[in-house]
Amino acid sequence: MHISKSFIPILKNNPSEAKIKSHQLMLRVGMIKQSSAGIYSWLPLGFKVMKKIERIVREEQNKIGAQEILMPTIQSSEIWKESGRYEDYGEEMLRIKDRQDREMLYGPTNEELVTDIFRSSLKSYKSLPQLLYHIQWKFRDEIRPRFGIMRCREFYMKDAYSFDVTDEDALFSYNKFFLSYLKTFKRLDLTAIPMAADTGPIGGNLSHEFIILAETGESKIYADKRIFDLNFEGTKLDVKSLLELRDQYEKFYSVTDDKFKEDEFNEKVSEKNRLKTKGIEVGHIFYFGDKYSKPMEAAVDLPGGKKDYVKMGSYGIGVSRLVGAIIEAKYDEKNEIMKWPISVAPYDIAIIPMINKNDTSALDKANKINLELNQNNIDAIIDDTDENLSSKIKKMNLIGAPYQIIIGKQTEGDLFEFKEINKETQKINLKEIIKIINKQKAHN
Ligand code: 5CA
Repeated sequence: MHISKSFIPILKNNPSEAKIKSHQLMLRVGMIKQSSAGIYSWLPLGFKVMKKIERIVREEQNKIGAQEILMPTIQSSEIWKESGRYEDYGEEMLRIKDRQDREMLYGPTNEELVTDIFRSSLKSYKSLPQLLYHIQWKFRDEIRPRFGIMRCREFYMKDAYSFDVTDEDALFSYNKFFLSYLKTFKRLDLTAIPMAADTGPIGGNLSHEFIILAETGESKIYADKRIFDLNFEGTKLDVKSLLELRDQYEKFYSVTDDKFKEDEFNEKVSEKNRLKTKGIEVGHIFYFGDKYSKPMEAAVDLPGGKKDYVKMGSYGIGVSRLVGAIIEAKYDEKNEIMKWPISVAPYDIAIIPMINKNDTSALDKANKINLELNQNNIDAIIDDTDENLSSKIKKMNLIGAPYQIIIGKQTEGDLFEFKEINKETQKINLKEIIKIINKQKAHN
């Protein structure tokens, strides 16, 4: 992609309306554009990053045997009346009337709709367990939308739902998601810690929020620092290993604000290990048994001839919020350098040729390199403008392609000035460059 042909509307300065770095950067490099309060359009750069995050989330869901579906954004109020949440959900729910005067709503979450799908299709314990998920827009009429796409009204969420016969089976499903979430966030180069949390309008009595540390986060957290050193690599997807994994995490105090008790914290955590800080909630998992299946009569036949309501859980990841969360974690505000992990970077590499009007040889070289990179599945952006080199580098640092090739006076023969963003320049040939980038990509 040539920057002169791209739709990347970069601003000279940070927009004054943005209070946190992710919001500033997303507006500055034209990743999003606000369309009304708490509602955003995603422009090419932002959309590319979000789609790459979505791909990783999807792959990790598939790995635990969850099956992808797609439910609509607009739902009928009927099922919400059945579960009793139509009234309870309050003003956060966007209610709509269709031309027949039917009460509809824009889905804030999908427990009712998925329960309705389940009950109309599956009737026997033999079909269980079932794990279903979709990745779809949600709407919540947040009282105070803020920080750009971090707390907005329309957002993109992965929500999964589990259906099991017994509580034990259901906890196995819950624990599968527990591990899957740790892996998903790790692939995004984030350390997300599971923290005991309140269940709010979703309900149930078991729940973990997955939180990454960030000063600008909205969640207050209290934890034993040692929880950050835990390792989940190699955990197998069987009942025993997953129980041990959760035990291992739950041994260390880690709670959100609503579960916090000062006495308990001081008693359980030695002073040197106490961490009181803020974080961003990037995922949230819930176990709520028959909270929806009972009122909505989603039951299956059991082996002895009896019937029982299925036991359910739900599991959310804020896909659009993650774009902002990664920026909060990786953006070097002082030096204005965005370090996207290569797995989600909008471009793998920036090609920066020094161009002056009479001499297009650097641009010709850049185009040649681009072709070869493309043939090796490397997505490059070329700055083909005639701005000076330092402003081009500044621009590319903001966009955040993890690698840069500079083609200028120093370029001799086959050797290019190549560097990982914010690191030392090395002079190497294109073959080696391709090797380095593809090795890094394979790793993620
Ligand atoms: N049904 C459950 C699980 S699927 C559910 O809705 N959980 S949730 O309310 O915790 O939302 C899941 C995730 O969506 C959150 O962890 C958060 O990352 C994201 N999210 C929630 N509200 C917003 C919002 N207003 N703006 C952006 N992301 C949000």
